Amino acid sequence: MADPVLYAVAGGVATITLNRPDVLNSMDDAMGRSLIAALRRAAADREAACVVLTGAGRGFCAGQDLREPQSDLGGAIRNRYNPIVRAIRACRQPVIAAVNGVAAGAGCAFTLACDLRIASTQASFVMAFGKIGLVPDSGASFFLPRLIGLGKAMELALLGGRVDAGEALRLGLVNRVVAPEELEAATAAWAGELAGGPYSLGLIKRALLHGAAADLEAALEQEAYLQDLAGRSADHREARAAFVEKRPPKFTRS
Ligand code: T3D
Repeated sequence: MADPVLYAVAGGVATITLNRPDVLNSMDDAMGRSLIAALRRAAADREAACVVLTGAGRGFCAGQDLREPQSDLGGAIRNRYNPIVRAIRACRQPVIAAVNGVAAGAGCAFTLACDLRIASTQASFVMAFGKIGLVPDSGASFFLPRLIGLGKAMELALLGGRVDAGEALRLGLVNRVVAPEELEAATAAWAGELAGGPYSLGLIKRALLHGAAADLEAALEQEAYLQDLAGRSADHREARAAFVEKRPPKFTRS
């Protein structure tokens, strides 16, 4: 049986591919465990300065495999879905969702948990939970209103309509839309740029994630804390020297 999640590192970029294309990469137990392991591996991988999450075939991820018998849904959320979302957020590197096709239910929520989203024109987003008598999970109730506002989030969650890539871009649900044949190259270009960036990119991610969920006082203090860390980095010293010497900086991610 094919591995349900593929992991590869090249050029400083770890690519994690959901790999059950026949069922639009919907998630069963084996895939859930493999995905958690792959995300944790990426977070600890010293060769990886950026992580890409994508899907094999025509889907990104259609959420829970509805053919898998499930009795304890709370347990499934706590033991499978929440750890995936935490693992995405805990990656010290920026995580890009390269959304190649439909992202539904928890699959949609995974894209929202990523730091950047590039969608193919063939991608679509479905808050499928309500249609099958469930509620948004995998952080969707947290991420969606923050990304697109409460009113639109409520519409997508309650009505469960399929949002195409163009509308997703208009709503701010994705950062960029490209032709299907350009998705890999466009993702590689951003991932390569991030992988070649300074140590502080990981701290910028931490600052924004903290700021988005904190009050102003907490955000100000967290910024001071992270700036202290960034200010001690070799990459910051190098960038200052490069500025003064009027040359491009050479980063070592340290
Ligand atoms: O239960 C718990 O543990 C709680 C956790 C919940 C988390 C969740 O994610 S709940 C949401 C679960 N997902 C869904 O409800 C989405 C179900 N799928 C769809 O609505 C549609 O398939 C899509 C809108 C995603 C795509 O539609 P379309 O027309 O492009 O494709 P299709 O023909 O429906 O699907 C293609 C194949 O994938 C098809 O198989 P077949 O007929 O060719 O053998 C279809 O059954 C299969 N597939 C799609 N989604 C799932 C799936 N198989 C199992 N589980 C799926 N979620």
